Amino acid sequence: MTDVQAALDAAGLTNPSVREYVEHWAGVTGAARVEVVGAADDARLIAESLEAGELLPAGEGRYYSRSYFKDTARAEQRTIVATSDEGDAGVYNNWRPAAEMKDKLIGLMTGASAGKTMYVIPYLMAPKGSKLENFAAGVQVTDNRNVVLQMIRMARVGVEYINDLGDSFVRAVHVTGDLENLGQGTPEDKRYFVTVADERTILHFGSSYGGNALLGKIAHGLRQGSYDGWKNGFLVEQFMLLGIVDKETGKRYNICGGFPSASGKTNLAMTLAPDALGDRYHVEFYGDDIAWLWVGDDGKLYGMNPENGVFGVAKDTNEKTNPTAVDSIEPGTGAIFTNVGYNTKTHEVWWEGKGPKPTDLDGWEDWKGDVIADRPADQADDAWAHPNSRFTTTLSNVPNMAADFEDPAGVEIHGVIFGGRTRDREPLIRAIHDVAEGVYDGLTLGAEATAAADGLEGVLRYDPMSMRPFMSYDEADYAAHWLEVFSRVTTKPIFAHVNWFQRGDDGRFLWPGYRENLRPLVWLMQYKNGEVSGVETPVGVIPARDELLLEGLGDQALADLDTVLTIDVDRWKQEMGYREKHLNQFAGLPEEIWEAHRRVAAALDAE
Ligand code: OXD
Ligand code: MN
Repeated sequence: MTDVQAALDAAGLTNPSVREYVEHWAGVTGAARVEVVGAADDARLIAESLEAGELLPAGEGRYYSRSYFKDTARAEQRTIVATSDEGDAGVYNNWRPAAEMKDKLIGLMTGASAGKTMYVIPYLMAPKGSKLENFAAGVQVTDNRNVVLQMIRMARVGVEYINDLGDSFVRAVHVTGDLENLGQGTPEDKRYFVTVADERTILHFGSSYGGNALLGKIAHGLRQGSYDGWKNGFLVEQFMLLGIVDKETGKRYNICGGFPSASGKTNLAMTLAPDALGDRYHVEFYGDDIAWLWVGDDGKLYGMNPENGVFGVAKDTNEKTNPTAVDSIEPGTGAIFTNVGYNTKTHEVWWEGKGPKPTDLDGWEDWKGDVIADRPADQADDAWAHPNSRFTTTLSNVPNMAADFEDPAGVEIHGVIFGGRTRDREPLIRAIHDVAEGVYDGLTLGAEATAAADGLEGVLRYDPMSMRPFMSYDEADYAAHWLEVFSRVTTKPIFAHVNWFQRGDDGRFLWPGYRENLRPLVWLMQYKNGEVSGVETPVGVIPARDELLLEGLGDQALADLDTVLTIDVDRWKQEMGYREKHLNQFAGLPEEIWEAHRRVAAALDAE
């Protein structure tokens, strides 16, 4: 081991608590050397990774990488929230005692980085100067160079973010482990992804990919953040955040919201106005995955995206679904593609849903590195990209990034939306006035089970506030915390539920989605302002057909519009039974939530 203190001195890392932490983990992991990194090291680290073959070139200023093939997605069963208070155990957080998990992880990490460099990544999950800065700072140590490159894109990275923060930083320890011998998905699985929330310490062992390895994003930005928010009066959610600018009036509206996986959150976050509305409205991007929300001294709700980049799902990203994302990963952006198809000769990348599949197979390899042209006949149609393949790009590459994105004051939030994926029952949009009913709606958010064969058709897999995999404490406390935060908001945002996924009897989608989704959101803001009055239903207020801006909407969508603006009362009544069962899992749920449930049920019964 080289002299850790000398490496920290050379990097100007002066915070004594950080120095002590780094020294401690360098000792435990047995790393051969320590290197402190900042955003300015990116070009050098890229060059080193290319040289080492860990990255491959993907056109000018773009890069390609592969993870180990068994290390590709979230590992929910291996993800644990640990504290010293058993009362923190919830239905979804996989709670374990802190002492037990720390012992286990120290055991697994001891000596596990022998011979490797331990990179020290000081980071901030907020614009500098944010009032939540003390909760947003962290220092990740990792033995994986690719993780450093991903973190530089996804967070603000450098010693300047933590030198003055004393002990207010999250200790985020990542050790890759011997990926080929970890028994992923077997009873001998050795991976553990643990957030010791009451000690603000994250210990992840056994991955080099995604949220399991980039600890700023999910382990800190969501799990640790929401625990800190609970204890300190703010909210941390897996929410997108966008701004709508009305060019005619100059008014700006900011909407955040949660969507279960595969419900189009990133596409909505990065959307543009439909052509026909482009003269009047401009849409700005703030964030596609995480929002931190707090109550300002003026009684308004404020929000910010704590991230500095987009870690987007590549599959189905194209000019139609997400033109903004396509622009954000152009040559010269420094984007990194992981686990998509790759051409070793032309350095092109390809994924399912990118565009036409290349017909000339020369040079193409799939995400595992297998040569496509050599595939046996029975594998000829296998996907080229893994379904969770990703692109990583910094926010500065996003063309419609909001100008005030870096403002430490955050932006006022005017609307909070929840968007499920439901083939019937849920209208295009329904506005919800009442806070308890809004929180109730978030708690009963879900996406349809895909397994129709299990007799589950029409049954949701509930995903409260889209936080199910990231819950860090008990769900009843989570609901109470939302109500408490909102009790302090005097200028309230409006809640709404949206659904882009209604289908006709022939299975086709009844709403075109994508850029057209701006129409119901504009209606929501007009409704909030009292400019339109909507139609009352037992489950909220839906737009009257002529209140929606319909100019330029296609004929088919116009023909289907009445269907997406109706409430199927019988299906709703059936849903209320499922909801009751779902909510009954959460012992001690606040009475206001049950009252909201009963109010909606009674209104449906009265229909
Ligand atoms: C996720 C992610 O797992 O955003 O939700 O990476
Ligand atoms: Mn996410």
